[in-house]
Amino acid sequence: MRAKYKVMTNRTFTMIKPDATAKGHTGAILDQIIKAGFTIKAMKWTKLTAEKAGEFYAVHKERSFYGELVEFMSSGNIVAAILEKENAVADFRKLIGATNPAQAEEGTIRKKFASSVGENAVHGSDSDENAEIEGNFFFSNLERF
Ligand code: 3AN
Repeated sequence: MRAKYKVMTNRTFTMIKPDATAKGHTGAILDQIIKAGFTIKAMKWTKLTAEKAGEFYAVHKERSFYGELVEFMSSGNIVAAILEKENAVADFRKLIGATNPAQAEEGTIRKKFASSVGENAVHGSDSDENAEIEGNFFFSNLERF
C-alpha cells in the first residue's frame, strides 16, 4: 500500500536535442512521451546560443566533454518542455533510457533515436530540484499552464 504522505514528484524538464530535431524525430518522440502518460505543461521550439548552453550545463564544466556538449547543444534547434506525471523525474528517466544509447533498454527513446553518448536525442532532469531549476531556465510563469 502506498504511504499516505509519500511525496510523489510530479514535474520534470526535457529537451529534444539537435540531433533528434535535425533527423525529424520530434513528432515521434513527443508522441512517445504523451503516450507514456506525461502532460505537457510548457513547450517551446528554440535554439541555444553557446553561452546559454554553457550556462545550462555549468554543472559539467570540469568534465572532459563539456566543450563538445556546449558546441553540440548550440548546433541546432531544440524543443524544451516541462512535463507532468506522478513520479515524473524517475519515470521519465526510465522512458528515455541510459545516457549511452548502446546501454539503453529496448523501446526507450534513446535506444530508438539516439546515435551516441554525446548525441543522445533527449535530456531528462535527474532530480526534482534540477527539474525546477531547468524549467525556470527556459520558461516564465506566463509560459506554463
Ligand atoms: P544524462 O543526460 O543521462 O543525465 P549526464 O548528466 O551524465 O547524463 O550528462 C549530461 C549530458 O552530457 C548527456 N546527456 C550527454 O549529452 C553528455 N555526455 C555525457 N557523457 C558524455 C561523454 N562521455 N561524451 C560526450 N558527451 C557526454
